[in-house]
Amino acid sequence: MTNNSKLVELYILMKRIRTFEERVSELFIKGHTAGSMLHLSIGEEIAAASMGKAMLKNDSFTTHHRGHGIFLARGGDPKYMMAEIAGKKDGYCKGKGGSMHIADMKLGHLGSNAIVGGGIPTVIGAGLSYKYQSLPYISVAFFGDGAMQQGILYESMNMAALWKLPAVFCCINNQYGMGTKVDRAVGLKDFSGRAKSFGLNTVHITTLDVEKAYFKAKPIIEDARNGKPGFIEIECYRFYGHARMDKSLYRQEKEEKKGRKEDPITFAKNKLINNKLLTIQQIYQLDLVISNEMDKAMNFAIKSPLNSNREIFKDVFDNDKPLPTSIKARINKILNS
Ligand SMILES: Cc1ncc(C[n+]2csc(CCOP(=O)(O)OP(=O)(O)O)c2C)c(N)n1
Repeated sequence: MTNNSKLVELYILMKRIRTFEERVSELFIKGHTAGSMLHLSIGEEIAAASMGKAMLKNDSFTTHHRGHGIFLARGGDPKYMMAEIAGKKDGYCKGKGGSMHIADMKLGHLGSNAIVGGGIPTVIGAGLSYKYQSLPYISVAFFGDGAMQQGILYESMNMAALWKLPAVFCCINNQYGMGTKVDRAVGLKDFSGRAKSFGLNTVHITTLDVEKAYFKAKPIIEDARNGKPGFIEIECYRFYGHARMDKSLYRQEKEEKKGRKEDPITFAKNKLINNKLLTIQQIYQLDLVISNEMDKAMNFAIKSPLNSNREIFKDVFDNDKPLPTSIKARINKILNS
């Protein structure tokens, strides 16, 4: 595949991720999402798209709580993803995981984890199993800059380097951990330097150009496949609040305006036009197809049935044990004894 067609592919993927999350946001406003927390990656699509395309079939990954884009980039079906976020029966985990806990082993998604840094060590297990079985796959842990302060990352990087595992640690540095700017959370921002000191191959991606990001990430991924684990930091900007209801009052309007101007999708669109790869009309047509795809996914999620009361407990508790009784039944039992 030529570089030119790669940019078209990457643009389409970023646009699909953005549109998917815009519809998820709509789903939330309409009261169709399960639970109150929803973390969008609008503005950060360059990370999911470049990494998602640079990984190969059968490679696996874990994500943090902001992982919709990564799952979509790895082949997640927007219909079943949206149904999961809505807590419906047709969701990837029958609606029992929701936005923050989607997983699908068939697509190599080893789980999303809401504990900051919690998904990182899983890739050590996956990497070890690939090495042990001589399988040509890698496993990637996706996490935010907040996880750079978690000890488990350093234990995992050390083991990956020591055992020469096919593992990659990908830090999506969106500049914030909830309301705390990264400058106020770390003494030294040289994340790659930290990883290098453990013996990892590193790259620090600061561009808005998704194509460049892809070509910088690819060799790190392929080196990992050959037993040299890697660390990739991708800088971007979280356009909106930490979660859907966060109005990010801790940020200056001026900063947000500047951050939102640095949009990887707008950058890719301009590059496509300037390099005469696509016309404005062709991009408009592509965007329309994507918009229709995500409308269908949203309607699918809304129409998907809820689980029955009995189904809700399945796969959550040990299936061989009796189901827990309701709190009301337990209180009545005490009162009547
Ligand atoms: C161990 C742990 N500490 C604190 C929290 C609360 N918490 C949830 S998200 C978050 C910020 C994480 O920031 P980052 O890792 O940069 O990811 P981002 O939300 O920016 O994508 C925090 C502190 C948590 N879930 N787990």
